[in-house]
This record gives sequence, C-alpha cells and structure tokens, in this order.
Amino acid sequence: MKFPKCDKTPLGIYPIVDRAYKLRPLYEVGITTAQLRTKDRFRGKALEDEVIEAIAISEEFNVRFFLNDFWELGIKHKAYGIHLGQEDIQDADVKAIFDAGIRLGISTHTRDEIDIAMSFKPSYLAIGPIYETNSKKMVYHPVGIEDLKRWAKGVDFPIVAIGGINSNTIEEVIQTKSADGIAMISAVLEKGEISKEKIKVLMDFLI
Ligand code: 3NM
Repeated sequence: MKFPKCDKTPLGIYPIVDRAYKLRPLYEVGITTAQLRTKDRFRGKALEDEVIEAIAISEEFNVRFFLNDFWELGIKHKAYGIHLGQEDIQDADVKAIFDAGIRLGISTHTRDEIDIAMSFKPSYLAIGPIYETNSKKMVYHPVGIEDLKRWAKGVDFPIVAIGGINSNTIEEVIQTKSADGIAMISAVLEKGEISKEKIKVLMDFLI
C-alpha cells in the first residue's frame, strides 16, 4: 500500500487556510497546493458545506487540495488529498483513504515520527515546526534548518516544511533543497484575510 504521488510539479508554496472562501484568492495568484484546516470551527452540515465549497473551487482551478483531519468527508467528496497529524493517523481508516485513491500527507516533528509516517508510505510528509510559530500550540522545539537537511536525507517521500516560514525565512528553507512544499498559515494573511501581495512576494522566491 503506497499512496499516490502528487504529480511532478513541486508542491510549492502551500497555504493552509481556515475557511473555504480564502482559497479562491490563493488560486487566482497561481497557488497549486492548499489545505483547509478548520479544526473545531464547524460541525455537521456547516462543516460538510465548507468542505464541498473548498473541493469545488479547487477542482475549478485544478489545485491539489488537502483536507485536514476530516478524512471521512474527504473520501465522501473526493478531495485530492487528506492531511493527518500523528494521533489522527492512528485513529483513521488509512486503508479506506488508500482505497478511495486519495493522497495522504502526514505531520511529523521528530525523527521517530518520521519513521512512523514513512511506514504509511504517504504522498508527502510534513516536517515542523522549522521555526518558532504562534499559529499552533507547539510541544516540540523548532526543528531548524540543519535537522531539516539531516532528516530529509533519510526520507524518500516529498517533504513539506512548515512552521514560522515567511518572507524572511523562506530563502533559507529553499536553500536546503530539502522541501518540495513550503506550508504556511500566517505569512499569507493580512489582518486574517488572504494577501495576494504577500503571496506574490513569497512565490517569487521559488522562481
Ligand atoms: N503545523 P505558520 S506548525 C499547522 O509543525 C502547523 O506540524 C505545524 O503556521 C507542525 O506558518 C503549524 O503561521 C503552524 O507558522 C504553521
């Protein structure tokens, strides 16, 4: 059981948003990978509607859309991929995700978690937090650039770097040549809304 790849184009700048309506402006400036991470904001029908909206917009723009956590809804509505944390991966029906032909991304924070994630043969694995971040309560020290490089050597799956990456730090992450994707929450926002200007600046680093 090996999860499908995410096609040959690098995942690139990979914004994570909390609302489906924030996806369209990302796609309008050329983002090709994104994630919806609503956490506890919605439940029931409101959550499902948000997922349906997110998948519809992503299909319209042919973007690789990953749904965080809600793997049953991801299967039901045919998301491009599902992203799970270390605990979620233990509880999820990973075979059902695989059987649905959906991609799988897994979060990791330590070398041991990388080994656990690799045992699932995912489509990518995320490593973080690379730097300090205020966007998520962190239990681990930042990984840093050197460990990112070191850990990446033993990983033969695409890596997504995450945590504290912004226009000041992205260059250093790119220089490691270890990350296929660079995920970020706060760096694409201005007062909580998507800033196309900030995204354009970030995307320019990848050219
Ligand atoms: N996961 P920002 S760090 C959602 O290390 C998330 O697994 C992380 O937000 C991990 O780009 C993180 O604002 C927050 O730092 C990323």
